[in-house]
Amino acid sequence: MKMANKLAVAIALLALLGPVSCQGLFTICFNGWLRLPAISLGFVACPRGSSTDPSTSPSPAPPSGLGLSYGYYNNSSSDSYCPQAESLVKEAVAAAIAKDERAGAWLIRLFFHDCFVRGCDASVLLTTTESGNTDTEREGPPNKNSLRGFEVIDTAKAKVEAQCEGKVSCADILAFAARDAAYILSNRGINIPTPAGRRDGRVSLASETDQLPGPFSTFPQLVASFLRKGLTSDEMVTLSGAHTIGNARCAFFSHRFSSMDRDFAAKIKCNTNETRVDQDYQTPYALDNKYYQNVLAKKVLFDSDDALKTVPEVKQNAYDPKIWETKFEKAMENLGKIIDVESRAKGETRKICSRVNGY
Ligand code: HEM
Ligand SMILES: *[C@@H]1O[C@H](CO)[C@@H](O)[C@H](O)[C@H]1NC(C)=O
Ligand SMILES: *[C@@H]1O[C@H](CO)[C@@H](O)[C@H](O)[C@H]1NC(C)=O
Ligand SMILES: CC(=O)N[C@H]1CO[C@H](CO)[C@@H](O)[C@@H]1O
Repeated sequence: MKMANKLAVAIALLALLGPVSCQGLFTICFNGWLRLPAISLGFVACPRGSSTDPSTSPSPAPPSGLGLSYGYYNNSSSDSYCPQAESLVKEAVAAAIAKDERAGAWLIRLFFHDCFVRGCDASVLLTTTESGNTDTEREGPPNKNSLRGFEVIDTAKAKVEAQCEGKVSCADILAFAARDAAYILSNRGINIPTPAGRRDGRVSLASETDQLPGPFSTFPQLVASFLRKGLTSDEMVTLSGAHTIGNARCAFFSHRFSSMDRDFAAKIKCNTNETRVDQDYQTPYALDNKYYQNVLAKKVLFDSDDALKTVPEVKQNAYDPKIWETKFEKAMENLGKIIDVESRAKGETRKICSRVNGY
């Protein structure tokens, strides 16, 4: 592509992602989210040892699950006793999906984006105006104008508060909601074991969303971003199967139609960079193993999806739905065990999920 065109694409993406990416460009590495002429502009190629340099990524211990236990709200001798908690969330999620099928995908992605930044502490739910933070995670390039499903969590939280005031954290409600959404969308094939006991954090920073992998990430970058959270390369491949549901904006893939299956690409209608396209063209609301078949058939949207095509597990997942479902349950459970020690220590049980207490 000519330099001028690259710049045009870059500028269009910056406009799409919002001002945070510009403001943070010199200090923050959003390169999986920006398709830029990196070297020539001098700010996207991250320096060695920076958070997106895969060659220096550590392989830390698996997620700790610190403070979590199964049936946490069923323990009648604990202060957090609220035996209705999980069923109330389940009802709210079922109602939301019955009303709008897209809600399942929203909740599963919301949970991923929560756990990847400061652990599963509901930091992704805080708004800037209700938390005293400068710019919360919701304003970060991966989340802004993209994350949805906040109202579903608010509804579930209100129902739970009405029964057990101040007992159930927003972070746990989000984890239960993702579990319930996965169960419904998989036609009861996927039931994620979900220990609870998470606390809600008081800090949320847009800049930290650069820890989330982006659609332009390379395979080593994808692996590194998951390793940094204690998740393995295979878990990265397994969790990417969530791209069998939901949709994505054209800005993230309209540069690569020529790398896709010809018929698949021909059917995609991108009127603007904001147009949303289903990720799985066949069963966009079914949480199944079609994603892996799509990867092999070059019928996926992102560079980051296409980057998985040579991984042996992709073939296995494509052929055997049961193997993938079991691995997905385990990997999602692990994702939910990412706990940031500092965030937890300073945490609380929020009254309202978008707001820190006392604000
Ligand atoms: C492996 C690296 C990943 C990358 C690079 C990535 C990137 C993206 C991008 C760019 C979108 C479209 C956002 C938009 O256009 O507004 C998206 C959508 C989505 N992602 Fe991922 N994602 C990754 C992993 C995951 C994981 C681990 C999950 C969940 C377990 C997940 C679940 C989803 C879902 C459900 C959607 C659709 C959301 C909706 O319909 O609103 N993704 N992802
Ligand atoms: C909690 O207890 C209720 C009522 O005994 C039961 O139906 C439910 O399955 C339990 N939930 C968990 C997560 O243990
Ligand atoms: C129940 O809660 C009590 C009080 O917090 C705690 O000591 C006990 O270990 C808990 N039991 C289980 C099974 O988690
Ligand atoms: C589909 C669409 O409108 N794509 C546009 C995205 O932005 C770039 C840069 O302005 C345009 O060249 C594309 O046509």
